[in-house]
Amino acid sequence: MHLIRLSLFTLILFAWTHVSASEMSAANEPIIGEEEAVLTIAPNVPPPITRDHATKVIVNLETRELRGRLTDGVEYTFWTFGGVVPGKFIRIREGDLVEFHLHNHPSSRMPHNIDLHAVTGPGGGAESSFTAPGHSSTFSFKALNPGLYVYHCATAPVGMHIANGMYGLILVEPKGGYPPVDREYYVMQSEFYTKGSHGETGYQPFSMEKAIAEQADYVVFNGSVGALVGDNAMTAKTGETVRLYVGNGGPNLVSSFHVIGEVFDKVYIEGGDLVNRNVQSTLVPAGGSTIVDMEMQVPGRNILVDHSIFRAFNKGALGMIEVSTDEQAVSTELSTMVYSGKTSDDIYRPEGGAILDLQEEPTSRVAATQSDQIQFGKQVYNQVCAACHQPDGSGVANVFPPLAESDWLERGPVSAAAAILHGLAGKITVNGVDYNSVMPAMASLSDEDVANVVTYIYNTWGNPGGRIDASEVAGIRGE
Ligand code: HEC
Ligand SMILES: [Cu+2]
Repeated sequence: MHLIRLSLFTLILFAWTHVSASEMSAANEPIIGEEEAVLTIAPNVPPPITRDHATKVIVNLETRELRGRLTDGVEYTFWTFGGVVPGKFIRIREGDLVEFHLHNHPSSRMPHNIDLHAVTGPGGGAESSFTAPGHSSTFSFKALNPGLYVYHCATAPVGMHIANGMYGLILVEPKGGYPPVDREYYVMQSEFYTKGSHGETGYQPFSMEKAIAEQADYVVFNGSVGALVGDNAMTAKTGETVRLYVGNGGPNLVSSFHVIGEVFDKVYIEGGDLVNRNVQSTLVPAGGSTIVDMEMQVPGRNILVDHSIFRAFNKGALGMIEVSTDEQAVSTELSTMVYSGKTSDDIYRPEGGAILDLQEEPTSRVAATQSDQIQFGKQVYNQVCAACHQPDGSGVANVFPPLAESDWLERGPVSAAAAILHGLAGKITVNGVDYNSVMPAMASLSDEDVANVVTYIYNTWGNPGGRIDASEVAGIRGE
C-alpha cells in the first residue's frame, strides 16, 4: 500500500517535471554555432530555416529617415528600419539566441529604438536599444515563443515614429518549422496621415491631428500606394500553395484582411499556433499579424484588400497575386472545373415583361395647415437635424446647441430659417452657454421643407410656437 502510494507520487512528480521541462526547453536548448541573419525587403521572405538546433543569430538593422514616394506625385519623409517600409523581414528559429545590433544612421534627426513583440523582456528591447543618431546599440534575447511578430520603434512620441513607417515583422519558426509551401510573401498594412488630403500632390508632412483623430489619408500594403500592384504584384502558378506573412503596423486601424477570389485554406490566427480553416476574411490587429495559406487552383488576378472597403478603393489598401497557368501541371484541367469563367450571356425577359415605374417619394411636402407643417417638419428634422441636435432637441454639450427650450429662438422663425439656408458660424449664446462652431448651410432643402422644420421646432419641446410658410422662406433664400 505504502509502496503504491509512493510510486503514484513519483509518477505525478515525473509528469510535472516532464511538462515543465518541455515548456522550458526553448530557454534551455543549447546554442550551437553562430550565423548572421538574412534580412529581406518586402514582399520577399528569407528562406525557411532547416537547422535542427538553436544557434546564435546576429541581426544588424539600421534606422534611417528617407524621403520617398507615398503615391504618384506625393512625397513623404519615411522613418525606416533598413531603409524600407515595412522594415526588413527577420527570420529566426524558436530557441535561438539573438544578438541584436541597432544602428541609427548619422543623417537621422531623431533617436530611435526597437520593440520586438517576440522578445520576453522589458519594452521588448526598447530601453536597451535606444540609439542616438550616429550610434549603435546591442542587446540579446532568447526567442522563447514561436510565431509571427511585429516589431516597431517605441521612441516618444511612439505614435509618430510608427506612423512614419517604423515597423516590420520577425518570424520565429517553431522547432519543427511550418509545413512547406511553394511560395512565401511578406505583406504589411499600415496607414499614413498627411497634412493635405488624399491625393494632394507635392511633399506632404505628417499630420498629428489626423493621426490622433484616426482619420487616415492613405491605407497601404507595403509602405506605399501600388507597392503590390502591376509589375510589383506577387506571382504564383496554378496548383501552387502560397503563404502570406501578414502584419499590421497600424498605427490605428484594424485590418479586415481578405483576398478577392480566394479562400484561406489555413489561417494561423494572429500569427500563433492555432489554425483555422476555410476563412474568407481575417482580422489583423494594429501591432499584430496573421499567417494565411492558399492553394491557387484558378489562373487570374487575386486582389488583396482590407475589406473595410473604402480603404481599398479610395485610400490605397490594394495588392495583387497574379496566378499564371502552369502548362505542365495536371491542374489546368482541374482549374476549369473549379471555376468556369463566363459561359454565356443571354437576354433576360422576366415573366410579365413590364417593368414597374418606381414612384419617387416626394422630397418636399406641401402642407395646408400648421398641424400638417408640424407633422412634415418632424420628418425633415429626424432626417436632417437630429444627427447633430439630437432627436429630442437636447443638443450635445459644448458642440451642438439645444433646440429644446432654446432662448436663441426668440429671434423668431425668420432667423432660424436664415440659419438653415445660409448656415451659422461664429460665437452664439444659447441659454447662457457659448457655442463657437459651424452649422453648414442646408440650401438644398426645399422652401417647404425649411418652412415645415422651422414650424416644427417652434411648436415642440416647450418652444414659444409660431410658424413660417414657404413663400417667406423663398424670400429669405434670395437674400
Ligand atoms: C452638422 C450639424 C448640424 C446640423 C445637421 C444642423 N445643425 Fe443647427 N446648429 C449646429 C451648430 C454647430 C450650431 C451652432 C453654430 C455656432 O456655434 O455658430 C447650430 C445652431 C442652430 C440654431 C441656433 C441655436 C439654437 O440652439 O437655437 C438653430 C435654430 C439650428 N441650429 C437649427 C437647426 C435645424 C432646424 C437643423 C435641420 C434643418 C439643423 N440645425 C441642422 C449644427 C447643426
Ligand atoms: Cu523611431
